Amino acid sequence: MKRELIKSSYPFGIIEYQKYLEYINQKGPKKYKDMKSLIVFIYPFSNTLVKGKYLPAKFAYGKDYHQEVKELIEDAIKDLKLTNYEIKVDVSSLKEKTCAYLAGLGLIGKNSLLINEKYGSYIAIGIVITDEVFNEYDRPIEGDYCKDCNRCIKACPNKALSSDGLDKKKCLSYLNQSKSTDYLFFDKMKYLYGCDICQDVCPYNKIEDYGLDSFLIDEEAYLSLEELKSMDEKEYLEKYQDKTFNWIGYLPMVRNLLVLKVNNKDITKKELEFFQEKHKSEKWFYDHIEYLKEKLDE
Ligand code: B12
Ligand code: SF4
Ligand code: SF4
Repeated sequence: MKRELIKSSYPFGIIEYQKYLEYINQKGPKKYKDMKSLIVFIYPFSNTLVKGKYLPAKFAYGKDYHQEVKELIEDAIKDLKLTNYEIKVDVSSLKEKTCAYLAGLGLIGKNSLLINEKYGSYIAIGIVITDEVFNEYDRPIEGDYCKDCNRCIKACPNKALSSDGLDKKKCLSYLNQSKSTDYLFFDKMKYLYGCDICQDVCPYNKIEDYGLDSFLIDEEAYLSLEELKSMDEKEYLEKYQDKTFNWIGYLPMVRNLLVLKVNNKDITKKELEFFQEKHKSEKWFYDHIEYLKEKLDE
């Protein structure tokens, strides 16, 4: 199969599936036993920090990147006329950063993310796994983008980054996408969903904004407490069906907004109690609000 048939305005690379498995020292799932190649694509998010105290990280500014990237890849590979393939974006057993590295799309930085020379680290990765064999495969690039720089390690408010990589239990992006009860770590939260602190300080992201139009901020990235007051899970899922933060559901998102409001001392105890009473059967939520009430008194 000829790689020239792939049409993408953004970088992509192709690797042999077997070589990837050897690199990560794993066998791979049975369902992929006939697969031969991985085509790895990257697409840029916006890197412009929009002012606002209650906004998600940039990967969640615009349309849900899982849906968008899948559509873009479907279009990029249509001339290949693949018969046996799957498009994977985020939700897969493939180690996407490692795939992108092996495909020559960049190097992994101390912030634990893939950094592309032109587009920086504000990028989404999407992968096609297929049984097709290609006329040419890519190789990783050599080098070290970070060298003596430690900006991301120093900037991480919860010390989640170190020379050993990322400790996800301390990472705000992990915490605010889960029902974690490590309340203390939430005190340092700056983004409503996800976290960009270690990318904001990275010199490789101080570039022009290449973000796809569909990833630019839209009005649904602005959540209001008033609106959340009257919403339920069903309405939340419906309204935000095209947003990246849809999957975490209503209550974790309410928790995130309340945490930020308390961090900014921008809420009353009465408002906290309203949500606590409304969702008192959810213990993880109830207890977190109890913590936030105490914090507000400090
Ligand atoms: C689980 C997950 C998370 C978790 C936990 C991450 C973790 N590392 O434990 C949490 C919720 C914290 C998270 C956060 C974020 N995530 Co995330 N996440 C994933 C997911 C689903 C799996 C990652 C994982 O744990 N893989 C297993 C590990 C073992 O493999 P790995 O990821 O390839 O990591 C290996 C390499 O980094 C390698 N490695 C380390 N150093 C070096 C050096 C070299 C030279 C090489 C070759 C390898 C190497 O060692 C690691 C371990 O084997 C991937 C999608 C996917 N399926 O891969 C997205 C993904 C990694 N996330 C992504 C994004 C955008 C984010 C956030 C930026 C979102 C945000 N703004 O909040 C943050 C960034 C936090 C950070 N500083 O890393 C993007 C990364 C894009 C990029 N530029 O790299 C991915 C690829 C999703 C996508 N399709 O675009 N994420
Ligand atoms: S995403 Fe935030 S909390 Fe996680 S490592 Fe980066 S700066 Fe630290
Ligand atoms: S901030 Fe510095 S150390 Fe961290 S990923 Fe960027 S270049 Fe590497």
